[in-house]
Order: sequence, then C-alpha cells, then structure tokens
Amino acid sequence: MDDTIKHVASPLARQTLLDSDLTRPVAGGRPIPLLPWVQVIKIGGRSIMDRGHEAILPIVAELRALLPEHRMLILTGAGIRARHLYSVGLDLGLPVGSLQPLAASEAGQNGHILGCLLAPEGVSYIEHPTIASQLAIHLSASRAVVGSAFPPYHHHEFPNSRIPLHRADTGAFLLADALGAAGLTIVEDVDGVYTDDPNGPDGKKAQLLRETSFGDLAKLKGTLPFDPTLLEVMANARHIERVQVVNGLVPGRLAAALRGQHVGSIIRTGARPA
Ligand code: GWN
Ligand code: ATP
Repeated sequence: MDDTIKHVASPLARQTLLDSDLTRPVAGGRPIPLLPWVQVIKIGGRSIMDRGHEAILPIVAELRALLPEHRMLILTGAGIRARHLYSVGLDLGLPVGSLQPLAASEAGQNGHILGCLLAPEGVSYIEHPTIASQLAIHLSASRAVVGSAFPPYHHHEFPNSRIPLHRADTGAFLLADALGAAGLTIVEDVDGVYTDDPNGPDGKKAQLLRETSFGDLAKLKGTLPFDPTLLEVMANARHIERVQVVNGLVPGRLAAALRGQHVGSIIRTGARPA
C-alpha cells in the first residue's frame, strides 16, 4: 500500500513555520514588485477632502495634468465624518473591529467623490477586491484609478487600541509596498513633517524636517501628521525606500513631487535598495 501514498515535495512540508532559521532559505527572499510603474498618492481626508471645493478642485486639476506622465493609484483618507463616528461608536462601547469598517467607509466616500470629478478623464473609483486582484487590468485601461486608503481589516482589526490603529496612511503604504510601486506621496495641509504639530500650541517653534527617517520620527515626542503605525510598517518595508509628504494646499507641490522634486518632507524607510 505504501506506493499509493503521494508525497508532496516541498521544502516547507515537514517543518514548523515558527522557526525563521528553517524558513529563511525559501521565505527570506525579496518579493517581486507587482506594479513597479504605478505612483501611489494618498489624499488626506481631513486635510484636503473635508475642505470642499477650494482644496479639492486644484488637486483634481493637478492630478488631471499628471495623467499623461504617470499611471496612478489615488487613495483617499477618511476625515471628519470618521472622527464623529469614532466618538459616537466609542460612547456606545463598540469594539474596534466594528468601528474600523464604519470609518473605512468614509475613506471610500471621499474616493467616490474624487472618482466622480476625474470621470471625464476615464478615472473611476474601484473597490477593494478589485484593487486586490484586478488593478493591473484597470490601470491598463485607464491612466489612474481611485480607491479607499483604509486597509480592510474589519473584525480582524488588532484589539490593542479602541480606535483602529491602521488607518489611511498605513493602508496606503501597505498597498504601495506590496505592489512594489514607483513611489508614495502623502498629500496633507502642511509643508511636511515638523518637529512638533505646526498648528499646535507650540507650533511657532516647530521646525520642518525636510529629510528624515522612520527611526528618527519614532524618537519624536510629539504628534505626527499620519497614523503612528505608519512608522512600524515603514520599518519592515520591502520596496518603498522613501515617502514624500507634501502640502496639497500649495499649487504645484504634488506635481513637483511626482516629477521627482524635493518639495516636502522625505521620510526614508527600512527598505534597502534592490
Ligand atoms: O463601499 O465607499 O471595499 O472599495 O472597510 O469593506 O467598511 O466594502 O464592509 O468592495 O469591500 O464603504 O461594504 O465597506 O469604502 O472597504 O467597497 O462603494 O465589504 O466600492 O463592498 O474592503 O467602497 O468600502 O469601507 O472601500 O474603505 O461598495 Mo466603501 Mo471601504 Mo464600495 Mo470599498 Mo469597508 Mo467593498 Mo471594503 Mo465593505
Ligand atoms: P485622514 O486622511 O486620516 O483624514 P489627514 O492625513 O487628512 O487625515 P491629519 O491626520 O489631520 O490629516 O494630519 C494633518 C495634520 O497633522 C496637520 O494639519 C497638522 O496640524 C497635524 N500635525 C500633528 N503633528 C504634526 C507634525 N509633527 N508635523 C506636521 N503636522 C503635524
């Protein structure tokens, strides 16, 4: 009977996945970049979208002008409606995994708004499952698509915080790194990352960090203009070596960043050159 047993030849078949010394020979390699030509752009929910047409229309014009030069995945953050949602949900005692999809849907709404405004250029909002499995074909049919920057954890959200830890900035980075994208630009309402919140009580003393790293930012005592978990995922980045944070309220900054100019804060990640 022995010769009827089928043995599956696999270097991982007979050993634990818990010992990294044993898995490294097969699992230690760098993953292939899936879409090395796509530029990922995260548009702030609170910092840009919540300001309405005064902030949104110039950004839309800039994105439109960039279409002939770049193929883009434009991802939107959630903004003030999610913050209101957190306060109502937390008051009711909802678990973090229930708050996460509710807040994520606000990021999606902002994406739908951008998708409508860029529709004449052939740009559409595409759903998370479409980003996961059909991004290449959509970006072959159109120069750009819009999606939600929130990572879709739902009830798989991590339970060590009452507010979802991984929000739009982290989601945009995770996606850009998984795709092996050409770059990630985060669009905010400040000139970049400062030593402290430039709009806070000690804002006048805050200094702009034109060039910094995830490690240096982790040592900063104050707040950041993005989810703190972004620093954790940057530490383990595989492809994206630097992220630029730019001020989307200043015309031309986003376009200049995509053309390779240093117009905001450049944050170096833990990814090593290939
Ligand atoms: O609904 O605006 O995708 O792209 O995290 O899940 O909460 O969903 O629970 O494909 O799967 O609200 O319905 O919504 O923003 O996330 O989407 O219109 O299952 O296209 O149905 O991973 O868009 O939405 O909110 O992104 O971030 O139907 Mo929305 Mo979001 Mo649409 Mo999506 Mo969530 Mo789907 Mo999903 Mo849910
Ligand atoms: P979302 O997309 O999640 O809605 P957002 O990216 O649009 O969010 P915020 O989360 O509000 O926007 O982040 C931008 C704000 O962060 C800035 O307006 C600024 O006041 C604040 N901020 C806090 N700390 C800093 C810092 N160290 N440097 C720069 N800005 C900071």
